[in-house]
Amino acid sequence: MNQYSEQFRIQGKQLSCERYGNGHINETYLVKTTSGLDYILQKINTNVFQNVEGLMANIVAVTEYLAARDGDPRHTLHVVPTLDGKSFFRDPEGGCWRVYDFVTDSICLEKVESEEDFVQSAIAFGQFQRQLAEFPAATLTETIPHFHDTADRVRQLRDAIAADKAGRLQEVQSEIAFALDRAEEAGCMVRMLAEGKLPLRVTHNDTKLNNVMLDAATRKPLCVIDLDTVMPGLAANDFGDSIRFGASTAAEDEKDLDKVEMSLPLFEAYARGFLGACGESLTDEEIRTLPMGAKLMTYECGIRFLADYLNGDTYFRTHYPEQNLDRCHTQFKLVADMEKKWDAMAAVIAKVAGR
Ligand code: ADP
Ligand code: GN1
Ligand code: MG
Repeated sequence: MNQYSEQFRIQGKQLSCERYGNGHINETYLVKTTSGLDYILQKINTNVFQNVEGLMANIVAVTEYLAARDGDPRHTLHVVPTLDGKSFFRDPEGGCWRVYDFVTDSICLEKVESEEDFVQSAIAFGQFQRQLAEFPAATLTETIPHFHDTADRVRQLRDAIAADKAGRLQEVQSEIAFALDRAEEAGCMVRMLAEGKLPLRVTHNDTKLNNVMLDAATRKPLCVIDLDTVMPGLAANDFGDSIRFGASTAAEDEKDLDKVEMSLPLFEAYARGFLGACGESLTDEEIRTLPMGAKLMTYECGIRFLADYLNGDTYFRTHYPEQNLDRCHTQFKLVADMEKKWDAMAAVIAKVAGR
């Protein structure tokens, strides 16, 4: 059992430290202590995040900004400092660790249990974006440059195809064809941004359902977590990444693709919560691009899983050898389903936005 929690200003002594949660990136542990307070201890994935100082400075700045505007401790993630007042601890092997207060009496969902839960998660992410509308974006470090530059993700897929590091190229020809057939469209949102048609906002960039905490009793939003990718970005991408994960009728690695669909009722539920929480802050053009955000975030995630499969599973944590390929299949199935439901998705957005 690791004892790194004792390098931080936690209350009490560590009683247990067990692996926790289902994140694909960091190593997360639940720490129980003699004080009765629980903590989240995380080993930051330094393969993914090379600038840990910049990353933690972002998280401290954003959480202090949010906490100054809402004093309820369950409404903002709280970074526990190290004994010498730093935001993270470097172990003798160079591993980087951080501690958060555990968000008490909360639930974190891996799958939508009711439409209303999904509306509430949408409200959480919409409010998060609105609360950060005036945050000085230029002070944020870009923790992963080109994170949601979908055209650049296509380039990375082409690099993975050319290198074929894991010798898996032959078995994924149909997946590659599906991906490359849609390569042209990949750049459309980034192009609109460059042309000044879409505004750059401070966004979360990883709006999975399991990155939001709801109150266990009321099932209302408490706070947004997993702030590693809070950076300037596009509102439609935050909307879209939530649809990709939460509006799917199956798990991200479901093998039976007949079970995988993008649910229109869930799409509408999320749109209602998100647009309601963003209020008047979104432009007409941003609202029109919400369906494209859903499609591109799903496509992008699919090609990221495919590229990682080709590279030998070095980015996303996997629990079995073909898991990244299974994840790629669900994402591409969702993209195909969105293409079928395209007009209906646009109609839902127009109806909910009332514009
Ligand atoms: P990753 O980047 O690997 O996704 P997260 O920060 O999302 O890491 O944490 C993984 C999981 O740990 C979350 O989905 C959630 O279940 C749990 N978790 C993280 N932070 C907290 C917290 N402060 N309180 C309660 N649970 C948390
Ligand atoms: C990762 O960290 P986690 O599990 O919340 C990834 C997201 C992907 C997601 C796919 C920093 O999210 O971009 O959409 O997996 N995070 C990073 O499930 O790459
Ligand atoms: Mg997460």
